[in-house]
Amino acid sequence: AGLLLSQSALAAELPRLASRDGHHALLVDGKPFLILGAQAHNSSNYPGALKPVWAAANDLKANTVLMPVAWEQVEPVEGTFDFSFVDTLVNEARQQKKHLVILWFGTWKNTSAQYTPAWVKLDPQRFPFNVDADGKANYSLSPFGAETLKADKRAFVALMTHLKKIDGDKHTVLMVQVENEVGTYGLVRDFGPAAQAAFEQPVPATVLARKKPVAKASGSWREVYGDYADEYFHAWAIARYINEIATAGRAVYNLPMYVNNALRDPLEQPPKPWNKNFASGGPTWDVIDIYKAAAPAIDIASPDIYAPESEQVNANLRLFGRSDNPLWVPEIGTKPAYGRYLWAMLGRGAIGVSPFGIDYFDYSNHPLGSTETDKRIVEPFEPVYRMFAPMQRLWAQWAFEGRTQGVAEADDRKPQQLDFPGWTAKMTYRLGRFGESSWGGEFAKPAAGTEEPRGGAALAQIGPDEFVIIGQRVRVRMEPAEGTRGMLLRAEQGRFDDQGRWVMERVWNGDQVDYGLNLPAEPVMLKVRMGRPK
Ligand code: N0T
Repeated sequence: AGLLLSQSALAAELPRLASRDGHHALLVDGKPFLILGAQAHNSSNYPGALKPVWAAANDLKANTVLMPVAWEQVEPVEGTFDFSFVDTLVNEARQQKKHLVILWFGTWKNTSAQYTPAWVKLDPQRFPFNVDADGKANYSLSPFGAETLKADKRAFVALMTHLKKIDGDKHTVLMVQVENEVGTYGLVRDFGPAAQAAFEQPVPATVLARKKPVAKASGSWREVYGDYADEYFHAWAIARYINEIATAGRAVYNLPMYVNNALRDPLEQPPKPWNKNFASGGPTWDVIDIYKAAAPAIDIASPDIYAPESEQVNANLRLFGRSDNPLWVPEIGTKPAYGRYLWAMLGRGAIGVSPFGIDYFDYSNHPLGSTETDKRIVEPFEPVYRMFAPMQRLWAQWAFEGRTQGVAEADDRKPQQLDFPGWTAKMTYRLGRFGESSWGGEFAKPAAGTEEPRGGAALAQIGPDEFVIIGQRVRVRMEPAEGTRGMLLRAEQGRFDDQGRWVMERVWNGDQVDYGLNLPAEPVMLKVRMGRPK
């Protein structure tokens, strides 16, 4: 009876994030869950648009759909709410056996006011825009608009109240994104009277405790942060605004909440003061600490990945995956080059990933994403989802325990390695079946199908000498870390079923292991046991 009771207690628990020793998990019904996401296009949030959304998500083998819910859509007339789309969405998601992440397109969508209701757009006296130093109005709403905040918050609370009512016991909806890619392009901060007065106030102690001063230890924003003051202040102002909305929403229905970011260049180190080169005030990696200080109701600052270079992607994964910030990638472009990064993300213990624009709508966001709008857009990602989908709970549990790592083939195609306690995994790319043989001729040529960098692997150390290796277009060799001898004892190809049981298909030996473990273009999963001769 005790077991039954605790099982149903777990099932009743709301989705929540958990962190332990720098590792993270999204707990759904009490157990780690890996989001294999599919984000719909911006204009797919209407009942009549949903059919191809499910078709694309199913082709991708996604377990979760990320879908906008827009302020203009739920409150077209002030104070009158219409959640009929949300009802349809949640019902259809259940029929399709999909979870949902809801994206709240409110005050800011890609920094602009485009998703606010007309009654907001048309009343700038009541809902003020940012203004520049000359008092000229900018396109982006001010985080000092007290009425804007009040109105957005009321709509968001109505949404969360509705979600609680229709989903509080079912947990179809896992998380909520509050606003979308906030910040301001072309203007560093609001210079309106309320903003200016706040700018001259002392930097709050909560911010000082998190974000190291660059000049004076305390004082006004300018005194403390010098040339960075305007951007940091804008980040603080927006984070505080979002925090108030998220706090009110969580008070009625406490789901995990996150913000997403249109990135600044992660390779600009140290980051220079803002120079019109990204949206000022957004949760860029250099101000995550300010968001943590000003927006404790937001669990995660997450990167939207639209720069395909491997150095860029790796830097972003490092900068956003922190012990106080779970790695979660709510958007990644659909170009084929991006597919391989899922191995790195899931290996690094991300709580989930989601390519953007997965719904076969006749619109392509090329050059950010693929030129295609049909089934070809899911092809770079489906092979990865295919491997993780049946075992997603198990993988999420291993990630939470810190057992997993992953890599994507770099643009320079060079070998890589991953260090585990006692063992090192060495990854090489482009090699033929017979490896680094000196036989020359055909043997020396790169393997067919490796013209572009498309390889990657995710590994989990499931015992001291035992690994699960999943990947494609990569050769993996396990070596003992400290110079002792290591032997491959057994490499089983197989899969985990949805109960987490290993199902062996065959044992790899001979040609299949003599030159390293060659993972082909179609991904495979291996369970590998290593040993050390006495
Ligand atoms: C994204 C998407 C959608 C290296 C663009 C990306 C989505 C939003 N914005 O299709 O609008 O709602 O979050 C901005 C990318 C900045 C350019 C990066 C160049």
